[in-house]
Amino acid sequence: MTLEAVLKEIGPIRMIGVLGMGYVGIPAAALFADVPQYEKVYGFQRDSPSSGYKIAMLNRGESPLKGEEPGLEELLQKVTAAQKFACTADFSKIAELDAVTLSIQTPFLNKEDLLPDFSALMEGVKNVGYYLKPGMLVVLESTVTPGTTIGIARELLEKESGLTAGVDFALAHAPERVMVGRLLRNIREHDRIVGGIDEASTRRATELYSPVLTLGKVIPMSSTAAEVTKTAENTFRDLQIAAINELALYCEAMGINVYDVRTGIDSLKGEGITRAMLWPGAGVGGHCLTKDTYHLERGVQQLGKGTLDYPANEPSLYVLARHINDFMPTHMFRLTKDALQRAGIPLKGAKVALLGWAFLSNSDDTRNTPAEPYRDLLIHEGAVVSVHDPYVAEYPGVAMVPFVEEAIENADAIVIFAGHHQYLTLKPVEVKQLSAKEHPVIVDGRNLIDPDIYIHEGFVYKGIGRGDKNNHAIRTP
Ligand code: SAJ
Repeated sequence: MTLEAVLKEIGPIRMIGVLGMGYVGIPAAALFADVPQYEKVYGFQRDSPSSGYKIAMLNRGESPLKGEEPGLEELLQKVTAAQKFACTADFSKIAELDAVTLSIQTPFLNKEDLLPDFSALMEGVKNVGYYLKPGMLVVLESTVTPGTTIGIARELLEKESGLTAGVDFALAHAPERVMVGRLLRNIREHDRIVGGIDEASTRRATELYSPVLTLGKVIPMSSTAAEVTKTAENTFRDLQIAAINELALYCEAMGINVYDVRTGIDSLKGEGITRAMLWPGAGVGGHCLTKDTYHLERGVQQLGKGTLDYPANEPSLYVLARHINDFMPTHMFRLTKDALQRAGIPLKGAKVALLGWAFLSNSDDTRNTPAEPYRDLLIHEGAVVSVHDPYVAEYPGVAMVPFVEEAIENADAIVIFAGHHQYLTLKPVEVKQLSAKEHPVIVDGRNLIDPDIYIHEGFVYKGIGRGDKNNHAIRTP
């Protein structure tokens, strides 16, 4: 019997399971539960010491996610009250389901070798395999190395169940594209990449996701193409940022203003003309752009099996882009060191106010923040670093100061790392008074301030891409 026939016998999807009650799984489960033709959705969560508390919270219709998620709490209340959603640690309920999705995180094992830790995801896959029944659909939503769905995930499911993917059960990859703060909207409105290991799996996964989409539409493809789409969409964003970061370094070396050049290039308009100019900055953080390039690289190495024509044994364009973006905190360190030298202040013992610890402007997200390697470089050279961030109260091993004035007080250098709105309101005269220095240093990593008004007050200014200002005459007001 073909998979198509098995699925026909099962009939339309009614019972759904979501493994991984995190910022991807929770909104996904709530949205599935809100679809009239879906009878019941189970959210599976291990009753572990660190996250078992989510089970009771979710069953009360409360969201365990921090930060504002418009509409999520109301939706959870609605679907739990209607008994269409329940959170459970009883994985045996998987045996009752028609479709199961896995949204389990795949972080790096460690920053050095950039290898992903698939252990939690594969434990989830094993659980599904153990209870797998003919006619079920299994969908991986986690970001994985291309080749994972058709490779280790399929093998593990088949080994645990004794069933055959593409014959007895359907298997697909449908990568999540959500951003915290707009989880429900992203799932409903973004187009959904749906990649089955075969046509029947793609069709079954399309059936699962279509009722959830409002503005978005399903874009069907193979599971490996879906894995490449997800990792490459972030690789390309990282590449665009690296392109403008490299140009910023060129402009500094040539003594010109990168923002003049950016405006000039961006002015090129017309049918099909685009230059996708993003913004140079102090570095690239987060959990998407810092790792997805390496997922893509591993995918082509493993799946390409030596047939990749270029590059053969040297870093790819995309890995070079990662290296440029990862260099930016070092560049910020060099700008700080050069400016202190100009101000006649030794780096050793200098007090540096580091403004902005989050990896993203006006966010509390600190994952892989570029501010951390910058701070490490300063501390290694004997500087004293005072860190402030209006959205981040604490971070392991870093003493955050609660008020920006406290960070700036008696500082030899003030360094802007994240473009938080609060820093737009800094007043040069006040900053200088607080620093109690004749020529304090100001380094702008996010093009937040107007160099001229700080130079006018006697600051020694440096800015990313500001080759036109970085060697200005030091003014004594
Ligand atoms: N950054 C720059 N210059 C830019 C844009 C960003 O230096 O022009 C830096 C940011 O400061 C930050 C890092 O890059 O440190 C990442 O910024 P981001 O805006 O890409 O934010 P992320 O990492 O949250 O990226 C997510 C991704 N979305 C998903 O994975 C679903 C990415 O694909 C989206 O394009 C991005 O959000 C977005 O556009 O919102």
